[in-house]
Amino acid sequence: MRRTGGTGATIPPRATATRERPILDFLKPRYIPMNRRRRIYEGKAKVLYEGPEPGTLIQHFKDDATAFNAKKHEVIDGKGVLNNRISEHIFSNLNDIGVPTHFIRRLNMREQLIREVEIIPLEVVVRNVAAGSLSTKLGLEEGTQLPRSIIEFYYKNDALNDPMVSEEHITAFGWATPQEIDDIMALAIRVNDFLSGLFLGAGIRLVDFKMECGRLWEGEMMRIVVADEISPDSCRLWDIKSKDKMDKDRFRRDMGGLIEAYTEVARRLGIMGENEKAGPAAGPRLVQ
Ligand code: AIR
Ligand code: ASP
Repeated sequence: MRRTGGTGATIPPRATATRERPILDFLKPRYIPMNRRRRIYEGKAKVLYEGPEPGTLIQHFKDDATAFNAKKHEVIDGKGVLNNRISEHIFSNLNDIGVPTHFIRRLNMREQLIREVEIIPLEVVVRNVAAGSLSTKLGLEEGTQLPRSIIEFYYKNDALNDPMVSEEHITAFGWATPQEIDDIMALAIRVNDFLSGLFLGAGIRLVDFKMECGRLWEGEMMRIVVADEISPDSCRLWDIKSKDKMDKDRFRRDMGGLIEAYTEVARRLGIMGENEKAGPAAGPRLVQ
C-alpha cells in the first residue's frame, strides 16, 4: 500500500526488548505503530483502524482523490490533513448542538477517534441549489435555487455506481426501517440547517452535501448518528460573491487549485492556527 507523506502519526520509540518489560506494563496505554494496527476497512479516501478501546475506531484521512467511481484518481498532498480538520470542526459543532455523531476527538493531523457504528449503506444527499447530477438529470441550470431543500438517497455500492433509490427500495431490501428513514431525514435537515448557517457566516453557499449515517449501539439501545466525514470532498461550496467553487468539483472538473480552495474554507471557518495564516497581511498574531 502507498504510504502517505510525512504528516501521518508520529511513531514514538518503542521499548526494545519486550521480555524486559516490568510485569503489569501491559496496563499502560501505548501507541500502536500504524503498521501494527489492525486495519478494519480501506475506502477510497480513508482507512479505518481498530481503536484503543472496544467500540472505538481510528479514522485516517488519506490524500487520495477519486471521482466517477474511482475512474479518476490522484493523490493531492495535504488534502487528508485539511479534511480531517474541517470534518473535526463540523462534527464537534454538531455534537455540541445535540446532533449525535460518531465523532469523539481528533488525534493528530490525519486521524480522529470515532465510535464504531454499523454503517447504513446509503448516501444521503441534501440539496439547496441545483448542481451536479440533479442539474444533469432534470435539465436545471446550475445555481438555480430549489423551491425547498431536497433529500435524496443513493445505495452505497461501487459496482453499481451508487444508484439513486427510493424509500420503497430501502425498506423492501431491508437497508433501513421506515422509523430509521424518519430519523435519518430529521438528522439530514438539522445538519443542513446547521451547515448552511455555518458556511453563510464564512461567505460560502452550501449548494448540496452528502452524509452517511450509522447505528450506534449502547447496550440494548440503538440510535442513528451522523458518521463518515463532512468536508469539501462531500459538499458543494460556492463563494457567495464570486461563485467560485471551493470543493471537490475543482478536481472532478479539472479546475486545479483544490488545496488552495480547501485551505481557504478552513481559514474562513477559523480553524487554521494563527501560524498557518501565512502572509504579512494576516494582521496581529498571538505570541505562543
Ligand atoms: N457526493 C455524493 N457522492 C459522493 C459525494 N461526495 C456529494 C457531492 C455533492 C453531492 O453529494 O460532493 O456535494 C451531490 O452529488 P451529485 O454528483 O449527485 O450532484
Ligand atoms: N465520491 C466520488 C465522487 O464524488 C466518486 C468516487 O469516488 O468514485 O465523484
